[in-house]
Order: sequence, then structure tokens, then C-alpha cells
Amino acid sequence: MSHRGAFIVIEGLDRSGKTTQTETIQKRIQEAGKEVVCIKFPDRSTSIGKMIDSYLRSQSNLDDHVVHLLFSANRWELASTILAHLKQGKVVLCDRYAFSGIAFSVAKNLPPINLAWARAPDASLPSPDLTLFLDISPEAAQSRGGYGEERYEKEGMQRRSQERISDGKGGGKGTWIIVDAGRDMSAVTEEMWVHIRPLLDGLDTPVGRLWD
Ligand code: Z5A
Repeated sequence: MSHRGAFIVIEGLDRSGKTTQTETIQKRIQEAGKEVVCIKFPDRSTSIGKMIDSYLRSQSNLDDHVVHLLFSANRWELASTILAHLKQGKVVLCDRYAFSGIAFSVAKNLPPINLAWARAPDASLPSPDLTLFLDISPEAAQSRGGYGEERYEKEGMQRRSQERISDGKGGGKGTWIIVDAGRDMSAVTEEMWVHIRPLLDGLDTPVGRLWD
């Protein structure tokens, strides 16, 4: 039986090192002789992604419900691509996913954007086999480069979204691992690799769906 690839999501707060670690892990997977495709959400290259980018840079204002639905639509734009890569046996490494979508919208404290409302648009998206949540305090994140340039990069929003980012983890059958991202980069990579390596030979189970 041919194996499908593993769908691995890297989640975490702003400046927790998601992009840095995605690049390092991508190289490691390639060095292990496996094919890997990297995806990042929001994908700012699509027409929906461009609207999100403009909003995040405070160049435009959008209703909070609309923004939430745009982030979800941005994932749906790539859902069939993710499934196609997995079917071809490639590892899909994804920087942020629906868990960020829920966390940042619910953190706004604007009824009716509660957990149930926020989860609904992402229902049935491909569900990750493994989510590595890079955990860091907002204070430590702030001390890292580039903090404060975009709309959500404020301490209160970061703290509230951190409290909410695990809300989606009960959905799907995948594994959720918390990684202490406050350590040096190589220590973080090594811990992530321990969980990723066993998935590189592929899986023979169907891809799950959020929030089954
Ligand atoms: N958002 C949303 O609301 N709804 C959604 O559905 C989704 C997202 C998907 C933009 O996301 C915003 O969109 C985000 C959530 C919201 N808002 N906030 N906040 P983004 O992913 O495009 O942007 P980002 O979170 O700002 O990503 P980032 O800037 O790329 O951060 P990162 O990837 O976690 O960190 P990094 O770039 O790898 O590292 C940041 C710096 O820290 C850099 O200088 C590194 O060299 C340094 N670094 C990294 N690791 C370490 C360690 N271990 N030690 C010391 N320094 C380190």
C-alpha cells in the first residue's frame, strides 16, 4: 500500500520562531531524502491574501467577522493543494493554521465571535497529523526582532490569543505537542525533530478533517 505524506502544522504566537523553524525543519526533511512542501497562512499572495495583508498592515479596515471569514477562505483556497501533495507522498509543513484563526478572532472579545462561531468556517479542512505549538511568553516574544509592526502585535492581544490558541486542539485526531520556544533555536529544532522524524515514512490512514 502506498503511504500518503504527513501534514504537520507549526503554530505559536507572533515571533515564537515559526518561520525560522519551518525553514530549518524543511532542510532537515530534505536531507533525510523526503519531499516537503512548505505553506504559510495567511498566504498573502492570493487575492484574498492581499486583502488580509492590507488589513494586517492597517492600510484598510474590515469588519471583524469578514476578516475571520477571509482568513478561513484563504485556507480553503489551498485545501485541495494540500490534499494533492499529501496524496503524492510529500510532507506538508504549514506555518500557522486554523488554530491561529480561532485564537486571534475569539481574543477580540466581540460577541457573537465565540469559539463555536469561529470554528465553523474551518470545519472539514484537512486536519494536521501533528501540530507543534511553539510556546513563548509575550514578553520574550516582544524582545525579538520586528515586533509591533502589524495590527495584532500588541501585548494585550497577544496574551488573549495565547489563552485561546489551544481551543481548536480538541478537534481532529492529530497529535498536539507544546514546545518551549523560549530556548535557543537548535534546542527548539531538536525537540520538534523528535516528533517529526517518525512521520517521514508516511501514513496509511486517510487525512482527517477538522473538527471531526
Ligand atoms: N492570523 C489571524 O488572525 N488569523 C488566522 O487565521 C491566521 C493568522 C492564519 C500575521 O501572521 C498575523 O495573522 C498574526 C496572526 C494573524 N498576527 N499576529 N500577531 P504571520 O504568521 O504572517 O506573521 P507573524 O506571526 O508575525 O509571523 P512571524 O513574524 O513570521 O513570526 P514567527 O514566524 O513566529 O517568528 P520568526 O520570524 O521565525 O522569528 C522572529 C524573530 O525571532 C527573528 O528575528 C528570529 O531570528 C528570532 N528568533 C526565532 N527563534 C528564536 C530563538 N529560539 N531565540 C532567539 N531568537 C529567535
